[in-house]
Amino acid sequence: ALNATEGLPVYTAGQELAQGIEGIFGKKVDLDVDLATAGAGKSNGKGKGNGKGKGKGNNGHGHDRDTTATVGTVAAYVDSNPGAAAAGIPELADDGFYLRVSRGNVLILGQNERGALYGAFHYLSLLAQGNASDYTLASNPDAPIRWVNQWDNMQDGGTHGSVERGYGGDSIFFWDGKVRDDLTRAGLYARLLASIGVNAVVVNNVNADPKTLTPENMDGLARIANAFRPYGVQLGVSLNFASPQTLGGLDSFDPLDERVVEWWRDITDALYERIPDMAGYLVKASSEGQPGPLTYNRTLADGANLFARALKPHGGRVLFRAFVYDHTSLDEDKDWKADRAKAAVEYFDGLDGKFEDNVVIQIKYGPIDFQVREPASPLFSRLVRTASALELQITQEYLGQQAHLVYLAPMWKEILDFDFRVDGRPSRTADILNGKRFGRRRAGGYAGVANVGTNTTWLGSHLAMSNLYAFGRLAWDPSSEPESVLRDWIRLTFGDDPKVLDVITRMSMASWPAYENYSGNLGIQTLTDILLGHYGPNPASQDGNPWGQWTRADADSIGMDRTVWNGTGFSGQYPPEVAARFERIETTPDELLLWFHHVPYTHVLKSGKTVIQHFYDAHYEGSAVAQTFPRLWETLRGRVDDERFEHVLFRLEYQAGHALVWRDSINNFYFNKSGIPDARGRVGHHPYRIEAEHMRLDGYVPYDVSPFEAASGARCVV
Ligand code: BDP
Repeated sequence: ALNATEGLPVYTAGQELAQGIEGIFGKKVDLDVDLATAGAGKSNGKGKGNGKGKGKGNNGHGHDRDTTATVGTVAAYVDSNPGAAAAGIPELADDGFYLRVSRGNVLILGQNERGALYGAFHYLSLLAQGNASDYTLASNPDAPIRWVNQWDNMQDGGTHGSVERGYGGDSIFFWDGKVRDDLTRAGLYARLLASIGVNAVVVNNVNADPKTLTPENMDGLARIANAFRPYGVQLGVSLNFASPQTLGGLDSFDPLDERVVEWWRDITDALYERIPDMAGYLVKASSEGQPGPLTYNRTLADGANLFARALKPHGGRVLFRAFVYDHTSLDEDKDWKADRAKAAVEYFDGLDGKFEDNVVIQIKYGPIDFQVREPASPLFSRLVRTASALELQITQEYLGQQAHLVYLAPMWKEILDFDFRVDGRPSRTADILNGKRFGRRRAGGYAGVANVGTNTTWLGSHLAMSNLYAFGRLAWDPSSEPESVLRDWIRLTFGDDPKVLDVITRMSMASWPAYENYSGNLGIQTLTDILLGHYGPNPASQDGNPWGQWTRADADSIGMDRTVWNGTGFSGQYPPEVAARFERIETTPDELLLWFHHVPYTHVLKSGKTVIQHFYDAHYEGSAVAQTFPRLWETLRGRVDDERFEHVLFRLEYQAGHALVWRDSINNFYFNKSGIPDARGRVGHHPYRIEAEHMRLDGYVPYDVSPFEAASGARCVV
């Protein structure tokens, strides 16, 4: 019996349940689903009216017998089952759920409709992993904000809707400057996200196009929101700060100008008229050439509050990004103390407490920009009265762009567990985000830059989807263990073959350390080409421009001195205990040494190796691990369907090769700079190698490679 309004999450929950059970057991089951929901409207045609039904069916617990499945909200359930039935249901948080499986009868209750849907998905995920026992559980999200960000462009020069830093095809939302007519994929995306507890999607690029807000496009956004709604996913919009001028025709976008305030109020009202449950806004302002409040000498709080006040009557939030820096004023040649890592804390200095309470500051995990290993951003520890959200990058912009397998959850976990020791007390990032550590009324949460596209794999690679899955799981419960999350994902994606489980687990768990080892270690960062695609190796490009990591490598020494006593002063942005640890070489962990300190290549690490020898060895070790991936994967031939098998194999073979390019590029570069030979005689010597340009070439011509270190002899063939 489907007793709920079609299009709302509880209705979806009932459908997913029926469909999921059928999918898992490969046969149609005659299962009645009673949808307990407050104010349930029309009943679906195939239902048996509004009564609670009992049916005969195999509910997946092995026996044919009378069973019922009930899914709904706690309130509606208690309403229709006064007394005993409600006993034992614990207090739930927003979006939380309660699940009781007893002798085949299933009760799934959400604190709200969305929670009921999450409960249904959770039940199905346990069933799919073979759990057919009786159990009772309650689960609540750790934080209310569990959003993904899409950096989708409405238009890309020509007719495309591309995705900035997206590696899975074109935008599923936009085409030719408009919202697509066919939003089937948007609905499927919402379904995917609901199954991992994500409750909102910001659909357009943070480098936002003012045209997003034309009446026609607002109508289009409403259609996207309609596609999301059955899955309890809300829509968010990125704004371009200058829109009142560029789109609205005003002569200013000053956040304190009354006409500007009114313009945003009108736009916000117009959006909510179309999308009454809109999540809110995401704003990138005064950063990387984007307009913002600093243009008018206003503060970032003035900028954020402009939107917060427009949103407040509608219950929306503004996620205001902390990724603020002025690339035009950063000149390391002129200013030794200039340091992009310091920018966020400096710009937000003195603003804590000045934000409206529906402002959430969205902070990238590290102080620079999604690198392979950064210390947690000190800004988390400094916003005591303002809610904050952790921004993670699911799309692997700097981490191999989905052509490399890099399972990111272990890295995220280090950030979540980082203890800032504010006032000398435990202060983990996760406990700051959920509002507990500072006793905030309003909690923040999580934002993951996902950037899925039209590709059938969503992200461009099958294995990369473990990252999207892990994002949802960690945002729901940051105490989850990355490896057990991964194993759940593998079972749900590839089935329960223990060999498949073992191989994908081993490869994935080894992948982040391997990538770090072959792409840039000791905190020096992923040494990608910084001015082009952020992909292949080009260590020289990291210095001498405002966007880079600034390795400050010369003939004798390397690393960014960020100490207070002698460097840029960044380490002083942490609370005293942590600052003191990073201030001294002796107490800085090796893995972040060159992030905080400038040392000779001959400096001896805690491991007993010199910095330069560590570089050489780590690049060999990391690339050797990547060499094992295709061989490991080969052992799964016949155990994974051919299509996915070949797709993954192709990428792993490519990664194995590209890891060698990384290894030799970085090692050659530092060998060339330092002149210090590799103690094991590998770097610079490749006696076994036959150079492509020395072979007889049929249809290929030799080509000079820049940067030189990316090819032996600086030559390749094309
Ligand atoms: C950088 C990306 C750029 C984004 C920017 C951001 O390369 O595409 O616009 O971050 O997060 O890492 O705003």
